[in-house]
Amino acid sequence: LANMPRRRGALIVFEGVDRSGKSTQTALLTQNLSSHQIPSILRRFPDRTSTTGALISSYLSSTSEPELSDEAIHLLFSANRWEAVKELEDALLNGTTVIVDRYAYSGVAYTAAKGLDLNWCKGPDKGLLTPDLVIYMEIPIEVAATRGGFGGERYEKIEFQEKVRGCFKQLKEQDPTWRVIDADRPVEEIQKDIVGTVLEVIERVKEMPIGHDLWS
Ligand code: FDM
Ligand code: MG
Repeated sequence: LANMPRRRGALIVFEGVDRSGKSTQTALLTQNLSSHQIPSILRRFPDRTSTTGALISSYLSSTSEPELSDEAIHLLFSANRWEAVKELEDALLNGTTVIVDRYAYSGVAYTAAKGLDLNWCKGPDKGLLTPDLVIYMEIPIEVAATRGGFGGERYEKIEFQEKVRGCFKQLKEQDPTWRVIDADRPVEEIQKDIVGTVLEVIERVKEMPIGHDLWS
């Protein structure tokens, strides 16, 4: 028994601009995995419940407060991920698939969209847990904006989202493991594609070691 390879879970990341359907699809995915008897948990970044998360949440909700610098808030978003590593890794080792709604790619895309150097932006997340799959929810900003409109948080503006989308595009070109999903389709149709891909990945990585080498 000691020599038996132990199944691990897969780390599945969802990325995309605001209102691309990440939250809907990640919630459906956990339900579908559960109906396939596959244990999973769903997490989102920023995790607004932690100490760094509270600072981030107040930064996002106020557009007029005396500001954290672009660099400082970038590092807080990264710290917010680093503080979750142990929990995520323990879950994966236990055989639980971890689904995350945004990850370091959002970290880079949203800060680089402000004009900061893309490679500098990657720095703080180097060595973070490596996703087994990145699902990128591709959608034109005009379409995303009509989905109930953007809210009042910082970044929820059409011009800024266009820049974020451009930065995601650059990251995608540097990373062949991204799976691009056409997110401008009916919810169930999108979910069907996602479930198929995710089941394949869970099966493929179950005996592989967990990667700790994002961007390194
Ligand atoms: N965001 C999210 C960042 O700017 N950097 C990050 O590292 C992450 C994870 O925070 F506008 C941005 C993206 C979005 C905002 O995210 C809040 P949610 O998904 O809307 O809560
Ligand atoms: Mg939002």
